[in-house]
Amino acid sequence: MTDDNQINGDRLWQSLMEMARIGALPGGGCGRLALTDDDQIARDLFARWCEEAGCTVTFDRLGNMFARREGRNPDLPPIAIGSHLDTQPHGGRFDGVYGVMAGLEIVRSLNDLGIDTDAPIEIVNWTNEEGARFAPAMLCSGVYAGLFDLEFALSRTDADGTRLEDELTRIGYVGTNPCGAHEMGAFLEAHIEQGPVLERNDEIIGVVTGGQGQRWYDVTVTGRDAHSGSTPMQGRSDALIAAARMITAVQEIALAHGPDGVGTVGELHVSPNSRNTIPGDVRFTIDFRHPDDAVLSVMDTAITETAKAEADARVDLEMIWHNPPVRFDRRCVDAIETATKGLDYPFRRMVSGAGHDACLVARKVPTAMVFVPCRDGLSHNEAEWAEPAHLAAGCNVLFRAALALSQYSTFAPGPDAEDGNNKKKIQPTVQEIQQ
Ligand code: HGY
Ligand code: MN
Ligand code: MN
Repeated sequence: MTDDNQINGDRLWQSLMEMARIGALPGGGCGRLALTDDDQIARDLFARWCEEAGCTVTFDRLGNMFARREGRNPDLPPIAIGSHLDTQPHGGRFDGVYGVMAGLEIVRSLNDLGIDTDAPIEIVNWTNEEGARFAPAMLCSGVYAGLFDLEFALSRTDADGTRLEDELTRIGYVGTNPCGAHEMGAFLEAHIEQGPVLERNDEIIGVVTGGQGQRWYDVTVTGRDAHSGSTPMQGRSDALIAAARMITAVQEIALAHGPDGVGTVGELHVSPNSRNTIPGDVRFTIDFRHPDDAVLSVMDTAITETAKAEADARVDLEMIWHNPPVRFDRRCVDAIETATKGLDYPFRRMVSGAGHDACLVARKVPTAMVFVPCRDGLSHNEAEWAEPAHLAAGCNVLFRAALALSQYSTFAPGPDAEDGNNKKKIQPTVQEIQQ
């Protein structure tokens, strides 16, 4: 691919900013939780844009969306490019949506450049990646990859007890295709790094070789509601104090397995949540992560022992998700690196700290990711920011890698065609691109 055949960075930025208006928050970020009205609006807009770009849009039983641009050989499995449109409650404008818009920009650029790929190209929007409303995260790409079963996903409920299945029906995104049947030849995902490494090292591209492991827990602490004024301190069964000891232990266990180990308590619910009643029921979540699964097991044992040792209240620890570390497909990772070198962007190979749909899809389909920096490494925060030039760079890398993997042949109509059928070859062969 010659350098003047690049994606249109301004158009990519405009698409991102238009998507950011859906679920826009006063602080400049996005709150577009999975399967809410805003998610439906974003899905409908995405589908319209894909159809305007000549794609056929389908979605499976869990609303995972696939927008297909036909290739010269319909028998070849598509090269898929995508991520997720749902956000955290106080999310940013780039997490997930960048990977979906990068796929759309690549299709739009293929159209502009008159490039016919051999394999079809597909843009993917995975349902409920964040896991903020319906836990766990990457739920529907996980069903696609065979890691969760369909009923488990459909039955998940949000904090109000609303079922995922009912919300999917309500917004009209229950497809007839079974989840997991959709064939893909490879899956590529562009994402902001959501950490500080690239920015700190003045690099533009992360060639992502895999994702770290994670374990998610739901914790219920059961004490006894009692009067805050007349109940002596001795003999209380204060569920919040017991929870506080557990929460401190999460921090200590993560630090003890640093620098890679991380532990977070993101949700905390206190009942009856009254200032003059000793709390008898406290529920919270634990998110442990580490690149080494054996260390994750050690962290699991440590928090389990802490729960057992708690004497003032009963602590029930339920591990709802164990996602071991994953390595991406070497061929796909090499295609990303070759494309990056071809465009002469400063880069590093790295493992992802955050989870992504690619980390689950990789268990079924050859997969890789490309990262671009985000300011201060900040994400899951309304102040999330990425430079337009970096977003365009990551999309160009994806463009080249997708072409290389799609074994493309390309022609552009033009009056000075070299041969009789009014087409001229404007692109090197795949082998040339991979040199
Ligand atoms: O949890 C994660 O790492 C992702 O942002 N859902
Ligand atoms: Mn994401
Ligand atoms: Mn996220």
